[in-house]
Amino acid sequence: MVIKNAVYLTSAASAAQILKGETPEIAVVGRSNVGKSSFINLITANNKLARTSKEPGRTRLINYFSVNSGEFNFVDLPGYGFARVSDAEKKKWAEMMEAYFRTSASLRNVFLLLDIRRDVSGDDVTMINYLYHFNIPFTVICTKSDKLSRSAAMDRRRKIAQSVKIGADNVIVSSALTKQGKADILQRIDEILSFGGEDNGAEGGEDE
Ligand SMILES: Nc1nc2c(ncn2[C@@H]2O[C@H](COP(=O)(O)OP(=O)(O)O)[C@@H](O)[C@H]2O)c(=O)[nH]1
Ligand SMILES: [Mg+2]
Repeated sequence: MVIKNAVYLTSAASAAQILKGETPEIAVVGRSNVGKSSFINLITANNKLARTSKEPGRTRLINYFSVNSGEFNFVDLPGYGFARVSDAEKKKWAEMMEAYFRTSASLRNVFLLLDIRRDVSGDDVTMINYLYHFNIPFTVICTKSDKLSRSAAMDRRRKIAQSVKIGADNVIVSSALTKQGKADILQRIDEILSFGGEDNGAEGGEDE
């Protein structure tokens, strides 16, 4: 996969605004501040495409980015696990996510981002259970590998893989700073798009 161009397409603020077109989608999920926007910028080689923030929890919308003039859309989903949100906001978030997973027929894969330094949280596990529930294939990507030495990063990768019950080889280690993992992720996108839409459930989690 060579990314030739990537542009902001649109945002959905409510279930009714979720796109229902035929362009394949790859969605990015993870807790607030895990590096979702930075990840999209890394892969699309556009530092200004998805807004990144030092202040967690600011992305409340579903943001769509069109890659290679309609080849696929990157979908930046609202983050979870932000402490200072009201129950009403949490409920709204859950409704949006459910609406997205239930109605996005063109969704091909979810990139689940996990901070390589942190243990897998209850919210992460809830997200993984969601994905299994909706039969959505996903790819686990550990972010911010530049924060650790190479050997510490490999240790953390093994631990995280164990917690989410997939093989360590299926966990991609990445850094928006050093660009580690970028080539693997581009290759993964190629694989995902070449599956086509023929059987959207079979690759779930890529386990073992
Ligand atoms: N060192 C390092 N910092 C990162 C990396 N990815 C994101 N960040 C930082 O983490 C913070 C949150 O990133 P952002 O992309 O906005 O996270 P989001 O809330 O998941 O979209 C920002 O300060 C980023 O600069 C990375 O790979 N390495
Ligand atoms: Mg963001």
